[in-house]
Amino acid sequence: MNMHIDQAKRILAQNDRGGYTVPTDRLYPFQWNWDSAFVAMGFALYDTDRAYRELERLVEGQWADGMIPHIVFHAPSETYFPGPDVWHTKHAIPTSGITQPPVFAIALRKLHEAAGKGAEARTLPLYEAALKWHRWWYSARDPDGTGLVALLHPWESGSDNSPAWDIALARVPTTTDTLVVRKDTGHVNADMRPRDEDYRRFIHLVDTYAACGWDPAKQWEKASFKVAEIQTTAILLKAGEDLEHLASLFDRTEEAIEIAAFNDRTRKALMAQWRPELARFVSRDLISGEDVEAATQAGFIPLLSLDLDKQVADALVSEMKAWSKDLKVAFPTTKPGIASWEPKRYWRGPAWAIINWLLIDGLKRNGHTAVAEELRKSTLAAIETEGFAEYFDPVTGQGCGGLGFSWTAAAYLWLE
Ligand code: 9YW
Repeated sequence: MNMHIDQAKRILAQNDRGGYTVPTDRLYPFQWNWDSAFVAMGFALYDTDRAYRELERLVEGQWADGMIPHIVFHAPSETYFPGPDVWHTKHAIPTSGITQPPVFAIALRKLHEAAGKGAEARTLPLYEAALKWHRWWYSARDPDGTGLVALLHPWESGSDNSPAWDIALARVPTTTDTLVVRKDTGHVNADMRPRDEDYRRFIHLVDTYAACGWDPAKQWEKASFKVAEIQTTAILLKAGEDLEHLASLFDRTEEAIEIAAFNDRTRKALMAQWRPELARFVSRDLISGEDVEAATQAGFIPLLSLDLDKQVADALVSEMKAWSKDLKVAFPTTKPGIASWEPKRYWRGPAWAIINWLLIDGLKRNGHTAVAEELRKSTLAAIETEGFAEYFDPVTGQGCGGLGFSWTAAAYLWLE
């Protein structure tokens, strides 16, 4: 018996706060959106009831316009900044005002399949919540119908301080109406976290959108950060495929057609972001109109939802191999050796188990099973050596950030 499986389950149990799972104690004491989707897939392997609960509790935070917020503040806590008072949102249960990558429907399909006969009654309300959210993505975050969805805040990417935002975020003022009192650096070494200046810009954006009353059209107009983003769009497309599958299963024919149309448009738009000279996909900065050329993991995530020509897939994979060469733990979130590469600082270099999970699925989809297998084994080995850390220094393999981390535990269970 693999004792790490027991440990992973124990972490999920310890981080349970009553049907929802906090990412880790103290540093992240609420329910986070994409963390919960990954966690639900972990639970789906051994406790489908608990897996459904995770998604049901997240949906308690869904807004009337369909947005599912990035944080649901189910119960008060003093150990995190910015808490509910900074967001000024109006939902019955306090929430943040921005969203996060839509892994939800990917998890829902897996859960539905794991639950077997009789699952439909429990899946349907969640399917409807997911459909409302996907419609929100396309109306609020792609009002011009391009097929790519835009982020108005780096936190929405889930890759907060990625070098992908350096140019776009530099335009955001560092002035805030809110007192910035960081709590994260009291839990984790400051060298592993975003910088103070990043936080001031993050909060400037929160202030701006709160002043818009969180109205999507007003926010779109006022945003000083607006990036049509490929990692999020690729996840939305994969989730859209799974949603379309569920719609057909439930004989929701018109909805299946509607979702298929979203997916078709997005598939074409995402493909158009391929840049052969970089051997990567790129996001687009909607304020400057320029490609985001920063070398980050996001450039490879479209593997997850596109069936690529062999030539394109091979080029992506050889670029991935070049980045991973000489590393103890792949896959780095920034290309090693470039000026913005910082192997311990959060999304500026470290390897994350959930990113590897997405890449592994994408590599398999595109026929690169041996590379997928290598990444799967090395992800498991990193966790077995260092524990269920938030992320890993790819050079030394050291586990960094928060410990006893829920999505690392879920990834272990899923990849094992
Ligand atoms: C923050 C919880 C979240 C993740 C994000 C990660 C971090 C929150 O933690 O953001 O305050 O910095 O960047 O992807 O969902 O694990």
